[in-house]
Amino acid sequence: LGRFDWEDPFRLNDQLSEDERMLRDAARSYAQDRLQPRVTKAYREETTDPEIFREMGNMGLLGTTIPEEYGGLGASYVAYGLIAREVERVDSGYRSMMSVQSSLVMYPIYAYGSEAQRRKYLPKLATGEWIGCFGLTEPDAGSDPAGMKTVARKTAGGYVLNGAKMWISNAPIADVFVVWAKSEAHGGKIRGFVLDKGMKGLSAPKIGGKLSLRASITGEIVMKDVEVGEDALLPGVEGLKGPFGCLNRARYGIAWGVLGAAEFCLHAARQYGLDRKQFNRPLAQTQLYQLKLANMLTEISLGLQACLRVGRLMDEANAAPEMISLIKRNNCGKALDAARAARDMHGGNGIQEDYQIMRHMVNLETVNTYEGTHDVHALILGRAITGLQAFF
Ligand code: TGC
Ligand code: FAD
Repeated sequence: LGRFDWEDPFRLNDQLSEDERMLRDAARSYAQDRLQPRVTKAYREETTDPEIFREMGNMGLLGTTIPEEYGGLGASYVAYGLIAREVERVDSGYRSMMSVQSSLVMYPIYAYGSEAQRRKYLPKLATGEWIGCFGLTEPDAGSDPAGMKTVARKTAGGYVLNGAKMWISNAPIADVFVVWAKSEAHGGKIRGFVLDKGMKGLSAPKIGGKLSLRASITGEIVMKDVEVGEDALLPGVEGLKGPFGCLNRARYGIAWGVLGAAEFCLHAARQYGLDRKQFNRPLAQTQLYQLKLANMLTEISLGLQACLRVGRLMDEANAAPEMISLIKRNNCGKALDAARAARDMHGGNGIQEDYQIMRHMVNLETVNTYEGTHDVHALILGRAITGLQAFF
């Protein structure tokens, strides 16, 4: 009979390559040594240190799946997922900063960009010298991005963009803006454009007052007659499959990431239950407490195994978007359940910042909503199960 290790029930570790283990361990050391000590203050004060991008770049954590000739590591999607898990073990906002840069900015420039765009942007995004953001959502177009109003009008030398994007991670500190707009010259089809900070008519005001994901800065993108050359257009893709191609990668990373946050909550709740006595025995020696720990461990373990399976299929270029919807939706929901349970298991201490549980819990509310809400992913799966479209 085999041994059972509650910290790795299905022996995920044994299913990884040596390179994947090395990258995971490097990400864990960086996240624990450099991010963990500053997160409580950053969250309390709602501040984002742009230096974190430089640090992540130095560690090779940005654009890990992008080939080395453009500054990436050419690593596997499994490695990318493992990194997301380690970063989100500290905070979902830090994982957000990393995954927007990697999957939503570097990936589209690599996959849909011209060679000149790749050479101009990717190396500086990989080192974190430049920070990127991804503008799809608008004030009146969230779950239904096809309803976007941002337009690109053709001019003699390029395009003029007008519109507004809402809830954009990294935007106020971004140097590079990947934005999606309906292009009149392409029959109103959605096209991607890469804009540079400082362009006339382009601004990115911060959205303040967030009670979730406070360590990751969020903003609007306002475009008022922003003139760009032909070279700002991403030539390689047309239609919603452009942004969705990026979202597949980011959603996949989130599916791993949220389990890092859930693992933090499980470990904290276990230790708290061992240390704290009520009714003359440790809380961890009560049946209800153990049931909650068992539920958390079960969902985390099943979720990780599913992530690994989808990751391996991504590395074979054989993963279907619905698989990604399934793990993004389920793992976010289960991580949120785990964080809420852990919050409860900590009693009054559960609301205190030093215990960190409540920060994870409220962060996961955002993660459950962005990149396709829990219910939108249910509808994507419902469509695949029935063949019937239930969105509208
Ligand atoms: P639909 O008719 O389903 O599809 C339109 C076109 O897109 C293609 N497509 C995909 N391609 C690749 N991957 C996918 N996952 C794809 N899903 C759809 C599809 O084949 C079709 O192509 P074509 O060539 O036939 O035109 O489109 P719909 O308008 O009915 O969409 C329905 C719905 C609800 C599924 C979709 O709009 C959706 O997923 N909504 C959620 C929106 C969303 O996820 N927004 C995310 C914004 S970015 C963000 O939140 C970043 S947070 C980052 C962080 O901080 O970490
Ligand atoms: P809505 O679409 O208005 O949804 C509201 C509710 O209605 C949800 O419960 C939803 O599930 C439900 N609903 C919607 N349609 C249906 C339907 N057909 N049937 C049943 N229920 C439905 N976007 C970007 O482009 N880039 C970013 O970097 C980015 N970062 C973000 C960072 C943060 C902190 C947040 C909060 C959001 C971010 N987003 C980003 C936006 C995010 O993707 C959207 O908030 C999300 O897609 C939901 O859109 P919405 O907020 O407009 O909600």
